[in-house]
Amino acid sequence: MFSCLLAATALVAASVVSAETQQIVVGMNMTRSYTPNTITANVGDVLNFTFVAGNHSVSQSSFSNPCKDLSNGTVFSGYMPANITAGKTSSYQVTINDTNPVWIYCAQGNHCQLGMVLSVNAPTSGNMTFSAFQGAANATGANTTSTSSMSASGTGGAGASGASASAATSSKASAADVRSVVSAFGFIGTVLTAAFAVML
Ligand SMILES: *[C@@H]1O[C@H](CO)[C@@H](O)[C@H](O)[C@H]1NC(C)=O
Ligand SMILES: *[C@@H]1O[C@H](CO)[C@@H](O)[C@H](O)[C@H]1NC(C)=O
Ligand SMILES: *[C@@H]1O[C@H](CO)[C@@H](O)[C@H](O)[C@H]1NC(C)=O
Ligand SMILES: *[C@@H]1O[C@H](CO)[C@@H](O)[C@H](O)[C@H]1NC(C)=O
Ligand SMILES: *[C@@H]1O[C@H](CO)[C@@H](O)[C@H](O)[C@H]1NC(C)=O
Ligand SMILES: *[C@@H]1O[C@H](CO)[C@@H](O)[C@H](O)[C@H]1NC(C)=O
Ligand SMILES: *[C@@H]1O[C@H](CO)[C@@H](O)[C@H](O)[C@H]1NC(C)=O
Ligand SMILES: *[C@@H]1O[C@H](CO)[C@@H](O)[C@H](O)[C@H]1NC(C)=O
Ligand SMILES: *[C@@H]1O[C@H](CO)[C@@H](O)[C@H](O)[C@H]1NC(C)=O
Ligand SMILES: [Cu+2]
Repeated sequence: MFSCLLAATALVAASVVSAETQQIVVGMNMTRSYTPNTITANVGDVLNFTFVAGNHSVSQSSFSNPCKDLSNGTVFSGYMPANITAGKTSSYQVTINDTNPVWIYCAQGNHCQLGMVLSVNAPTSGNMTFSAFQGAANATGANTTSTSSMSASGTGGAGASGASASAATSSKASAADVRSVVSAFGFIGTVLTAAFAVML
């Protein structure tokens, strides 16, 4: 009887979701984007942002004031110039401490106003979705968005064609997703792919 209880307890414990590391690519294909940009995370999960191109940041805002630093926030990567073709990448980790939504934006130039935002655990319906957040971010740039302002400094030059698809992308990056994404960068991408393969 007692050992049955123990076994049952062990089963329950084993079914508790364990923390994982989720991979996010910043600046894929020299676009102003986080891939993926809608994250579902458990408490304890670590978000590993890998900067591959451009000069972006991972910064935190509130929902209602997108593109502005949350005064009491603890998330800021600093600006991370990167060029994966030249072998220059860096990464930044964010630990998820609770189930509340986390609102992320890029503080570089007008990237946030161009939709370079990400949400963690945003509701999927109602008025605080990822899409509502991105729409609000876009709206803060309503008067400044123009073709010329899109080439603001630090965006990574050639290839930053503005073709960035910033619509919501899948909510959980599998290791395979990130591998295929990163491998689009060729040889150095392959090295990075190998690194992902080792750690995942
Ligand atoms: C990057 O390029 C690959 C290959 O062309 C494409 O499949 C992918 O959707 C692109 N991603 C972004 C964020 O532009
Ligand atoms: C984050 O990604 C980088 C590759 O850009 C890798 O070297 C590093 O080990 C990863 N860190 C974690 C905690 O997954
Ligand atoms: C930080 O500020 C936000 C918005 O002003 C507030 O909702 C939140 O509770 C604050 N968090 C902490 C840890 O003080
Ligand atoms: C979680 O807490 C750690 C340690 O205080 C902090 O560095 C990190 O930024 C927090 N994560 C979020 C999403 O606020
Ligand atoms: C990235 O590095 C490659 C190889 O060194 C170089 O040809 C390319 O111009 C660089 N890209 C940018 C945007 O600086
Ligand atoms: C969202 O809707 C609720 C009512 O359902 C309202 O109280 C709240 O102010 C709205 N928030 C925003 C950011 O529009
Ligand atoms: C925000 O702007 C970007 C870039 O123009 C666009 O791709 C995205 O669909 C917009 N998002 C919303 C919710 O309007
Ligand atoms: C955009 O310009 C209009 C007219 O000048 C002004 O009323 C509005 O407040 C501006 N919006 C932003 C977000 O700056
Ligand atoms: C990256 O962007 C920051 C903020 O705009 C800027 O201060 C820094 O000089 C940039 N770095 C490079 C290498 O362009
Ligand atoms: Cu950016």
